[in-house]
Amino acid sequence: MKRIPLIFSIASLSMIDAVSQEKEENLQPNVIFIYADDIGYGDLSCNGSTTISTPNVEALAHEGVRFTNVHSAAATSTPSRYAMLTGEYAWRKEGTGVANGDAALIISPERYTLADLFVDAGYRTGVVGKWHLGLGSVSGEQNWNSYLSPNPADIGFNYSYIMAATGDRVPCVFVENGRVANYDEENPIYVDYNKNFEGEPTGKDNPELLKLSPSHGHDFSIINGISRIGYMKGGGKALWRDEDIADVLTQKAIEFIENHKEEPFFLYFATQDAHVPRVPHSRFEGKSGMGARGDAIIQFDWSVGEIVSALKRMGLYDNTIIVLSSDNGPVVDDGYKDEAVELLGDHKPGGEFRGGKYSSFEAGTRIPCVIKWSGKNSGKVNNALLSQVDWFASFASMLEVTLPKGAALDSENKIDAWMGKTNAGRKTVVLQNAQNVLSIVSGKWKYISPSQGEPFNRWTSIETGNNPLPQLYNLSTDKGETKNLASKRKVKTTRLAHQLEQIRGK
Ligand code: NG6
Ligand code: CA
Repeated sequence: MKRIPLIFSIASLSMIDAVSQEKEENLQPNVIFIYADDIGYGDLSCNGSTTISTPNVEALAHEGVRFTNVHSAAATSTPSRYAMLTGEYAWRKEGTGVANGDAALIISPERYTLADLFVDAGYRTGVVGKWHLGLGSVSGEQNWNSYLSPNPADIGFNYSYIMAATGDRVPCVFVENGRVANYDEENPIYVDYNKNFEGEPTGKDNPELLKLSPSHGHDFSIINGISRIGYMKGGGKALWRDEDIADVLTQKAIEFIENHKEEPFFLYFATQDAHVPRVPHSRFEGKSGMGARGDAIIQFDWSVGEIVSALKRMGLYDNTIIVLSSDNGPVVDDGYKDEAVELLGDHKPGGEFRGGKYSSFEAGTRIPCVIKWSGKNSGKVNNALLSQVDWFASFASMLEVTLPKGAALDSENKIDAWMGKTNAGRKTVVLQNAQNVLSIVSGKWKYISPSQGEPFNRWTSIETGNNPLPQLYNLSTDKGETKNLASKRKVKTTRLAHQLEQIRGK
């Protein structure tokens, strides 16, 4: 509590107390990150899409700020999440590529994380949903039938209810505070990413058992009639039903809010939608007219609406900041025959941007972003160049937490932009595609490093942006990155290449 000079009377003292208490409350708004999976800029109606309707996100955008130039740190999930939670670009650390379900925890417990920051600011912290940052200390050595350590609790999350990796990777169970949820004693769980367990069917050998068939990869163990990446055995009643994932995660998120409504909380709610396998609940079936992918986006919007209603019901809405975004750009066919391609019609998941998930082109990382903080920034559109890596330093500034030396080195404090007060963002941002090829955006210019990687993603035929020649685009006149100006603007190209090298060597 703050010290009050003794000359104040008892009456004014209690008044000051009330005022300072109110101030304190406003300084500690609840914070919820709603982090979608593979939802692109063009997948939400608030960003101008007329081929899909996402009214709950639209309502948030009306009440908050809608961002047009926010980037995830990478074009795939694990590195984006790593960067968001550590404030460090993932390409600085080996082993931060797309993680399997038996990966060890990628963020070391010694590390100061975004969750630690909220804990230091006096918040209760929780993560619900897709984790994809590993569990345990040695890859492949986890005992899924016992306490998994380290887990999110060791990097700052007081509560966790997570999917270890992705919907399409085993083990297909939820893990609550380090233990498999609904654990079934009679069906112990075994996981192996190299070889199958004797007698267990696979998508490859037993396609007759599948209700959803792979279009590429995803032909290992079969769970709930869907073959995945990796082998697993057992699980019994702990196994998830894909149709219920959104319901379960949304419910757990609301429970976390309910349990902490009396204290400031930070909730990282990471949805499985619209990642593959896309098996939305039957009540969303056919709702988008675009098949399972569109229906999964509608289901995502439903989850957003449920969180908002719960906050309103509990009287917490006005004092809660909601940050809504996605981990990387969109992909249509990402490995299952779910008719996403056939039924896409005129819908443009990446909006006007080129590429998609996995790509160095803008659609890879230029993702939807909406931030709502009631009454403070309604209805604005913000064009500042920003990265999700900046949430760390920005919230540290808002919460007046001094970061320990060496923490969140790539994160910049842009709280005024996130709150819609200014259009001034970063000077530069570094982006990473699925092959770890780096690009740099500096003002209107974008430079993509030359690389020998494949020009098209092998599985999805998305343009990766890989090119043996350097690429330079003017994003202000050429949002679609159609004209490579590198050979015309040699000085600019060299300067950006140099700047990228400097940041890389920082
Ligand atoms: C790829 C998978 C894809 C998806 C991706 C990770 C194949 C052929 N493709 O390797 O389906 O799981 O990894 O997506 O297996 S992410 O959004 O979690 O980064
Ligand atoms: Ca993703």
